[in-house]
Amino acid sequence: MNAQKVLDDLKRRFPNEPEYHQAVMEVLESIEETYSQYPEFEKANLIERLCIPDRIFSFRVTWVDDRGNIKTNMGYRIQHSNAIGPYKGGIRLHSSVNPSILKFLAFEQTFKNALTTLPMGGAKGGSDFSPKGKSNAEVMRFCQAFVLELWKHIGPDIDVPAGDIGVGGREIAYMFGMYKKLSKEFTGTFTGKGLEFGGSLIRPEATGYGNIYFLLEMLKTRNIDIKDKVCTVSGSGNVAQYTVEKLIELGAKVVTLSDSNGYVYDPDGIDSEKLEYVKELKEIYRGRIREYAEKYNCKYVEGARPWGEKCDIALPSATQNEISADDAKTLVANGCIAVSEGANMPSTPGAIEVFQNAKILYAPGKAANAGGVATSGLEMTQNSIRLSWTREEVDAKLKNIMQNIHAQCVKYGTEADGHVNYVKGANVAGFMKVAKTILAQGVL
Ligand code: NDP
Ligand code: 2IT
Repeated sequence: MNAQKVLDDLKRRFPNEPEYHQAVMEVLESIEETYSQYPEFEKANLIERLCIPDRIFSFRVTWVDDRGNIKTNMGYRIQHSNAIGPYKGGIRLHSSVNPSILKFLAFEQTFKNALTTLPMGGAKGGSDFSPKGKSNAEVMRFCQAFVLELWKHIGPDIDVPAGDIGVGGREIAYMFGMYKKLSKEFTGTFTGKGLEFGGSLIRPEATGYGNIYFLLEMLKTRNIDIKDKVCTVSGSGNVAQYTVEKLIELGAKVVTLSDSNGYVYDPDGIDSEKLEYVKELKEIYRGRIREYAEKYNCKYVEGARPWGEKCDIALPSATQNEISADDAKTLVANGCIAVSEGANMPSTPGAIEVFQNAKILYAPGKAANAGGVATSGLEMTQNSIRLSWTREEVDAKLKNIMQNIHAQCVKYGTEADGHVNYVKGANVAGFMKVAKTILAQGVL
């Protein structure tokens, strides 16, 4: 396989999809060597079969705002691969959503889900609808209109959506309600549901907690204690909040949070009480992170990301391409020893190169943030057996899965000098599992 040639071909066939090209390139570059050891893969044209999604649904979503205006948005579901299980992946509601972003996310999801060891294929969906500034009733009407089309393509053994940017418990409940009404079934077709109707304990916490469980494994390889380490976190949504919660519990000091307008720097550290305020601010009042700085009298920097602040550990938890090569250089120059990605593809290719050359601990999202979808998988299991596990049971399973993903990365990513290349490890482990399955299932 010639990674560059494959990519050039994909760019020709699918132009104007830079995020998709970026995600594919990262995987192809790191699996090229291993892939070449399997001539049967090349013969079966596995690369194209794995890079191009099984199918893409795109549809118009029509809804009515509070003033009676009729609005349209685009809705999408990318079903990337169901080689190892039903399609599985989140729904993103954000004004930036387009096919390129969803194709990159669905592609990544396939390999991430393979790493969890649970039987889940990869998918992603979403809309360019922005919940920001919308009333509760508008969000409900949008979610219902979205599912009016989406429901035809999903089901508990077909495709199981969940949350992502702009989609939390509130949106999943609206979507699930509409799905239930249309399908006349009460099934576990969505994950991230409320506890009262089939949701799993620990699912809201899972991505953030899982990222820290993964980080702990990385730190262990260098005998580093997390206690008192200074951490910068970006974002202030679901992933960021529970990342901070676990860090506080472990005695680390979190000094930043952000949103799309700017970041706050709190040199005293965000404690449990301040975190409760952030949860309320974001989940209930749906306010801006600037308000944190006003309340706690600390620095707020408009229009910037937190990577210029000195830290030991950086946990990007907002969105793709939020760490540039220059940001990465600043982080390394400031003594950062670890970067663990809560978000999907937050580091640009240039940033990844900087981290790898510096040989700091660097975990790509598809390994480090897999705890969210893994716990979605655990929610599916609980729905299937019609039982609910305790918080402790789910948390123990999550921890175990993250430790296992770390072990897979070490197995496939350890280089001659002993350094663990987590990008290579995660990509090789995830890709090979899916590739071998596709080969076994014949030409489809
Ligand atoms: P939320 O919507 O709860 O929070 C997203 C946060 O990121 C908000 O603070 C938001 O700020 C900020 N953000 C979003 N887009 C941008 C942007 N373009 N520029 C700057 N800041 C931005 O989403 P999640 O916490 O669920 O998701 C965060 C990341 O984690 C995403 O990359 C997602 O794909 C990934 N992820 C999520 C999982 C989950 O289970 N939820 C699982 C695995 C990965 P603002 O409010 O201003 O928009
Ligand atoms: O990116 C992700 O892994 C998610 N948004 C979670 C997907 C899921 O199905 O729980």
